[in-house]
Amino acid sequence: MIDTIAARLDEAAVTRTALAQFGADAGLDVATAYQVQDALVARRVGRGEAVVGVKLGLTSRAKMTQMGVDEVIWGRLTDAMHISDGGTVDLSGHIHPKVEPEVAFLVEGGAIAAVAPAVELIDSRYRDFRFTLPEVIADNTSASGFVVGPWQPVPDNVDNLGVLLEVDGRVAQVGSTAAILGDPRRALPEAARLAGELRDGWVLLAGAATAAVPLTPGAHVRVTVEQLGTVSLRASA
Ligand code: OOG
Ligand code: MG
Repeated sequence: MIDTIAARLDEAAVTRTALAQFGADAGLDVATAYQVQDALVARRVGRGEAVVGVKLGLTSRAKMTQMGVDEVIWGRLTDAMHISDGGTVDLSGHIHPKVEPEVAFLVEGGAIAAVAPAVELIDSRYRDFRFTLPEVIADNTSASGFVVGPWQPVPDNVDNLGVLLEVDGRVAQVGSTAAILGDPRRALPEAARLAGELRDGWVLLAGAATAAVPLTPGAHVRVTVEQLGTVSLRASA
């Protein structure tokens, strides 16, 4: 059952075809869903991808409300998901991508070594971006891409910084880093608790500070976090 669901989610991602939700009959609970995620990520690793970090999801009220799911979840980031700052993402590689403003941490020696503004690209493999908690966990928490801005030392306070998501120069979302677990630095112990070992050099995405917005053809997306600066990406036409 675990392998079958992982294979279907993997195929949905590879062929960019949204899946129907598995429904109650699949008997997917949270523990089984993480086993599906393990199997799904193992398939990516089997194709040569490397795990380069972890992401937390649903760490803000805005995201919990938008997705109708209210528990912190985690997923894996691979090198194939990395998009360089200012880079262009090929929309044909996605089903119905959305972008959300995040804070990224660099992990060294089990601690936070640096911080950066970030954009996460999420792309649910389920039709209409609708899922239950176990279903989104199985789907590697909709992970699809991430862009990290310039790394810098962590300022004394990062628990109440303004967050701005702009699309084509227009404000799409505004928020505060306070929305992320009350203080985004809490992402480190939270990720360690959920994911276990965090390796040196890994990126940790603390979770979106606002709701996500659809990424449309040709859009230019810019995220600014007060004191941390700016990160951007462009969508292919
Ligand atoms: C699930 C992933 C949530 C976040 O930052 O809250 C997430 C989804 O919204 O599809 O990445
Ligand atoms: Mg996210």
